[in-house]
Amino acid sequence: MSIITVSTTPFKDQKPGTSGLRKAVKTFQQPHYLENFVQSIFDSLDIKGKTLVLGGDGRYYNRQAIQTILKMASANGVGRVLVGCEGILSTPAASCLIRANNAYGGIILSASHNPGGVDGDFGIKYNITNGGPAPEKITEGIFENTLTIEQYSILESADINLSSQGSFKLGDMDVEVMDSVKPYGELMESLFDFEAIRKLLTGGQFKMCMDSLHAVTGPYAKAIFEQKLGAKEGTVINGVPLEDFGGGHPDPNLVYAKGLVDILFGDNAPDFGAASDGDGDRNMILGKHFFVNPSDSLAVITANAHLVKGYKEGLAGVARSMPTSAAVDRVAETLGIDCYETPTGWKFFGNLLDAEKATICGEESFGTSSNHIREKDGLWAVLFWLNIIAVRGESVEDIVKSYWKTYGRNFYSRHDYEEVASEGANELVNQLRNQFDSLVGKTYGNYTVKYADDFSYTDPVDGSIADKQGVRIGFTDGSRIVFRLSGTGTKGATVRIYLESYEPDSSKQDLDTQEALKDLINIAEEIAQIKKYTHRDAPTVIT
Ligand code: VG1
Ligand code: CO
Repeated sequence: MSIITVSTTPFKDQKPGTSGLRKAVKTFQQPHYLENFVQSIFDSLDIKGKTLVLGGDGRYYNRQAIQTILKMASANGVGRVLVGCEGILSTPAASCLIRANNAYGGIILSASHNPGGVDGDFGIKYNITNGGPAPEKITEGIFENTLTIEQYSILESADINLSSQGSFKLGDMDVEVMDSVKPYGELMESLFDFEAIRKLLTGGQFKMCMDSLHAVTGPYAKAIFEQKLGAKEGTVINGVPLEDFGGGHPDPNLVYAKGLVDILFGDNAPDFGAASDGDGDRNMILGKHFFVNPSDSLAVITANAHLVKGYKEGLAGVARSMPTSAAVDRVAETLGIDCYETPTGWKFFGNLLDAEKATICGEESFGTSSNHIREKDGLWAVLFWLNIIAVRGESVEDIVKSYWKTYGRNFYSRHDYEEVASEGANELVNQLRNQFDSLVGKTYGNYTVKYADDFSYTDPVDGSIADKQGVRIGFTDGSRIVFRLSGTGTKGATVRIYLESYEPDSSKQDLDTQEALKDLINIAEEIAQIKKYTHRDAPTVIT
């Protein structure tokens, strides 16, 4: 075994997006592409002798990438690497392992909700000591290194066998192949009342269905729901992780998790349904014939946190990403706690959680979690809901409706135009920016524009600034339209349009969401000329 130094030249396209570097598998398979990025991570950190966690969502190219990264870590002087069995770790489990083992950081291989397989996507991101995604000052340093890289180091050796737990040496570096499910399951048991949930799931009345969409949560969900909590076998569907996720988008929303939606909206529907994404950090919650909007889910979790073991002492505060509806803001106000509004992406919650300013965080994109780790956590949200149901003894629909009755309902929808031409998408946003001054005061039917701006965020802990985080058009009655370009897509651009209005009157809360938002949808078209710039008649995904 010897360390070799390989000459290389920079790729110019290795700028991390909302959640790490995401590209087509074919891009990652170019000679030196993965290696350049990994060396750029190592060069921007002091990792000599340190412990790192390594794992991925099991998608195509995961195995090869893990072996390459292990050999590079050894060549770069890393002391020890904790790697999940078969190289698989869900994103929340990776965050859990970093924290539980006081690791210096971790490398997570995932393109999350993007499709996998030879023609799908791959991704890589670096997480810091707190277990969370690296903040922008670190990802920018990594990106700068990718622009000037001239060489990387790698150990010449055979691959390590990752199929069972054990300790190995790779050059001077220790490799520990870990049980990737157990520590995470124990963390969940410390937060939730497993006894109460077991009673609910084994009582014979309540039925649930968990769709892992052929992605990483399958083994975790089976261990927790079927083995630990006694749900009957078959509760977890699509529970074997596949390299191509069975050809689907492992994205838990109404379009890409249609199989589960059909079950929950069909005859003999179970009482509770849930799905998670490729890397296990997202969740969708469904009741019998009922969809829980993720922004509402965050608010319901916050409003009911006192019923749940791990949170009954109260919450320090809550945080939501800017495009997430303001539903949770009202709950926070009632609880008398602070509510922070951050840019899109989990990395912005890290400082708030570390500084104990927030306990629970969430995004409209089916992401919720708390200070137990520093990533969003799909199964955590599912267990939170089950715990609430077990305590309250009510259906999902009743829990959400009683929440609306108390706090009012934020009608909320996101319209995604996926894989449109980048040029048109950029023009769409830029022409909105040019309209900011002229929009203020303009009236559209019952709506008058109060403000039009670009969202900018100053981190209350370290003062760092993130600007141009989404175009906001706010109306005098509190309604909003937000426009953003996705930072996770790999083909062309994805335009996201977020629509929100508030209805305090419980007799008007049963309207269909798209119906309730139809005026705002028309105003968005009038102001932004979406059809013209995207060349599309309708969104690809409506949530
Ligand atoms: C999307 C979501 C964002 C989420 C990010 C990563 O980003 O909107 O809320 O944090 O994905 O989620 P974008 O830039 O495409 O809107 V995941 O599950 O990839 O880790
Ligand atoms: Co994800």
